[in-house]
Amino acid sequence: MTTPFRNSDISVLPVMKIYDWFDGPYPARVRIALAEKGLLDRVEFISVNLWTGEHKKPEFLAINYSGTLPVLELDDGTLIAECTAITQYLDVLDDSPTLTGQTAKEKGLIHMMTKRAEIEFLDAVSVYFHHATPGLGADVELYQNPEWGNRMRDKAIRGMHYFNGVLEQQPFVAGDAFSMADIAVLGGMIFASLVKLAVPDECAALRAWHARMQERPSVREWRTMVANNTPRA
Ligand SMILES: N[C@@H](CCC(=O)N[C@@H](CS)C(=O)NCC(=O)O)C(=O)O
Repeated sequence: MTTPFRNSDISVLPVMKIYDWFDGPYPARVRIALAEKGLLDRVEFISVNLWTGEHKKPEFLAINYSGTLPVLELDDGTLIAECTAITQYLDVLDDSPTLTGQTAKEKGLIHMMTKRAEIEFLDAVSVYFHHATPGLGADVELYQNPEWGNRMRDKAIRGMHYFNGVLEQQPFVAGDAFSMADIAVLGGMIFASLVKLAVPDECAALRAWHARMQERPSVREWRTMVANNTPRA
């Protein structure tokens, strides 16, 4: 069993390992969450090269059955995959959740909007990338279905319109405060930008939110990490 850590002893938290790839959109979600929680110094990043298909090799499949990044490894060897699950774990380490909600209502709304960000936007961009573009290259993309990929591109654009409508009504994706749901939509924006999927001009609220997000210290820190390909600037 891993010892639970409290606010006061966060500095003695054992170093956690994160298997990821420095500029991956899903890894970005966990890196931004780590920056939000002030935990970047407590993490050792282990690079798994997506472009050479390291994530599909038996060694990595033994770490994460689904062959995707990121994965968190605790000091007792426990492996936690899925960005949402990792973020939830990190958020309660200090007994002061800031990303996943405090009340039942906040937790429910944040969970819902995070799931929607994945289903309606981020995962759709990902399917577009893997199926309707060269993706990670012929050696990694062993099965492609361009028609499905293009459908998912259209779904992602629809998702942008959905989140635009949400952000016309409220400042953040799940309500009045920044949360894991904003990070999930940011993941979608990061992936969309990588595959050159433009946000429609009429999505003014989504664009304005995105511009605001660029000013957040955690997002700036993530950008610096990507630019340097190093855990810390
Ligand atoms: N549902 C997973 C998805 C993770 C995911 O798709 N990660 C990307 C990294 S950007 C990946 O590993 N893609 C490689 C592939 O699908 O071949 C999560 O939320 O962590």
